[in-house]
Amino acid sequence: MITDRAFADDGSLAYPALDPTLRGRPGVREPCLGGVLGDVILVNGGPWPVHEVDAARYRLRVLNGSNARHYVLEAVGADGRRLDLVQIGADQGLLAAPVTHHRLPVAPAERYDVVVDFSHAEVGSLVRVVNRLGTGRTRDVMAFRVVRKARDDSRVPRTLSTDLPAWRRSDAVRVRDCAFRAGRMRGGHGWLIGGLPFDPARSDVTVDLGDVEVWRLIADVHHPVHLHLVGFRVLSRNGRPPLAHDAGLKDTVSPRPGEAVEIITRFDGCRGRYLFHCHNAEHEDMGMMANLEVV
Ligand SMILES: [Cu+2]
Repeated sequence: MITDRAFADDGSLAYPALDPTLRGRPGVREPCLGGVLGDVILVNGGPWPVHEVDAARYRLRVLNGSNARHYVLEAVGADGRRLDLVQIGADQGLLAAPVTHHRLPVAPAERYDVVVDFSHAEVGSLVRVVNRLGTGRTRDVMAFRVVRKARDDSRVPRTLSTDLPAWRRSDAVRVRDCAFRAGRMRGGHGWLIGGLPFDPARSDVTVDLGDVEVWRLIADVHHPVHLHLVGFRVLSRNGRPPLAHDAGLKDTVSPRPGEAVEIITRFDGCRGRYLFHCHNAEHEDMGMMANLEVV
């Protein structure tokens, strides 16, 4: 899990809450309205760790647990060359087939399973994992030190899964627009879905159990949109085919600024009330959640 944290001079955690007791008014102060970015990158709770590996393939499970920070991950060897990030899984399980990335975008709450082959790295060398979107020290995420040669008879199968749901647009009973945009909440800055801040007592969307729907997620800035209850497939981005990292069964997708992302899913499972929300923790705190009622 990759996170980032900000620390005050005395070493305590720094968080620019409007209400320091975190019990009253939600939200954060300027200039953090877009989300709180830390200046220390942590992986599994440790700052910039170095992990020892054999010169072999490793399966890495990546979760972006940051409040608001987006990553575009690269693995760079000592010779400056990038190692392939072979994606085998998305938020909700294996892909149908592996997808090779040189750079992997990871929005808050997204999960990726990737295989990295360290067998071509020299023993003793470092493979650095960097964030292309970071600057200064936040560009570094972690590193792997290749410590020994190893026999490796593993391989990545060409077919990983044959039972991914393949909902078609023609299966959908409706297309629903959901706009994720800045606005006003309680007289201050807010982040809204469909023009409204979250109200726990209100049902924003009602769907019939078993229905397939297409949702158009429309964003002003990056919003990692997360649905509870269901996994979905990404159908399009601004009318164009999905990106390489949109493959598989997902429950979080991040429309880019000004983008409309279409997703498709079947609302099955159990009737009841579920949340969908932006997974930028500060956006969520400042109103960007909504209730989905499955009836
Ligand atoms: Cu957001």
